[in-house]
Amino acid sequence: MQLHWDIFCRVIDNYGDIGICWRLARQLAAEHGKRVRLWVDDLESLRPLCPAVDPALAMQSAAGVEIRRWAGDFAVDRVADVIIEAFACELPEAYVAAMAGQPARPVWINLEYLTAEAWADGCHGMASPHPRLPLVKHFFFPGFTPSTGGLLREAGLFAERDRVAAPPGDLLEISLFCYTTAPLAGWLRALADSPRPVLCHVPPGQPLAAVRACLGGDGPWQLGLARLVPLPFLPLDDYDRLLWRCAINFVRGEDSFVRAQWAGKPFVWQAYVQQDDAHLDKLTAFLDRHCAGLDAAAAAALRALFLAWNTGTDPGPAWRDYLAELPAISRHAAAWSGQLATMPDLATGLVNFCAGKV
Ligand code: TRH
Repeated sequence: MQLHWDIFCRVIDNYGDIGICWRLARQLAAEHGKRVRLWVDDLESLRPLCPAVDPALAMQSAAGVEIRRWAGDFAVDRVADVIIEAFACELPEAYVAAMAGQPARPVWINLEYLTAEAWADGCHGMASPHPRLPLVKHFFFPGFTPSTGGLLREAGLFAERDRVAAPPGDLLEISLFCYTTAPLAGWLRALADSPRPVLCHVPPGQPLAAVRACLGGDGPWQLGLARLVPLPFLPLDDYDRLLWRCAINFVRGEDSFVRAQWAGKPFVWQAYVQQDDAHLDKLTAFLDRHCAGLDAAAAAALRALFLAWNTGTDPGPAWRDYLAELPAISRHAAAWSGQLATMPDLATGLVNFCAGKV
C-alpha cells in the first residue's frame, strides 16, 4: 500500500529544490492518495511558492501535505513506507538508523536533478546498498526518455492550460526568469529596436537585479516599443498561468524549465551553473533532443540564442534570428510538449517504481 511518504528537502539556494519537492508532495497527496510529510530545512523559501505557509510553525498542513520543519535536533516519531531524499540531501542519521530497524524495510529513493544527457537512462533506477546497514537506496532520475523517471506533470494540467487564451493583438509578452549572469545588456539593446510592442514581466530577485544593473532605477522601463515591468513573486500555480499567456518565456534551473515546456510556448533556458561548465553539457544534450525535428533555420536560431544566453555572449543577433523563426519555433514548442506528455509523469512513475520494490 505504501501509504506514508516522507520527502526530505534541503534548500541549497534559489527556489528549484523546494519547488520540485513541493510540487511532488502535492501531487502524491492529491492524485495518489498518499499521506505525505515534507521535511524542509528552510520554510522561508517555501512561502513565496505557497503563501499559506507560516515559516514560524514546526508543523502545518497545506494542499493535503503535512509540512514539517527539518531542524538540526531531528527526533524520529515514525518511519514512512517510502522515503524520498531529494538531491542527495542526506537524511538525518537517527532516521536512517530507524529505517534499518523496521520489520518491513522502507523504500529509499534519491531523487536526482534533471538532465537530458544519455547517461541518465543507464543510471535511472540503480541500487546502492548501504555500506553498514541492511538498506538499499535507489536513484531516480527525471528525464526526457521512457528509460528515465520522466517529468513532473499534474493530471489535468493541459486541460487547464488550454482554457487560457493567448492575449490577442500584436503585443509580444515575455517573462524573464534568469540569473544575474545572463547577458542582459545585449538583449535589452536588441529589445529596444523591436518593431512590435513588447511587454516583459520581470520577477523579483536575480532577474530584477540584472535589469536594474543595466537600466538603473526600479522600473517600469520603456525601451522603444518595449516595456519592462517588475512582477511580484507569484505562487506556484499563478506562475504557470504567466507562462501560458506569454509568447516567450525565459526560464532557468530545473522546475521553471520543465513548466515552460508544459506551457507549449517558445522558451529560452538558462542552466544552473555547475563546476567545470558541466551545465554546458546539459545544455547541449537538451538542445540535441529538443531540436530534432525542427527545421534547420529555426533550429540554428534556437541553438544560437540558448548558447549566447548561457555563455554570456551578446545574444542580440541570435535574438533577431529567433524572432524571425518564431512561428516555426512556436509550432515546435507545442508539438514538443505533446510528445513529452506521452510519457508517464514522474509522480506516477515513482509510485509504480516504489510499489515494485517491496
Ligand atoms: O530557482 P532556480 O534557479 O532553482 C535552481 C535549480 O533548481 C537548480 O537545479 C538547483 O540546483 C538550484 O536551484 C539549487 O530555478 P527553478 O528550478 O526554475 O526553480 C524556480 C521555482 O520557482 C519553480 O518551482 C517555479 C517557481 N516560481 C514561482 O512559483 N513563482 C515565480 O514568480 C517564479 C519566478 C518562480
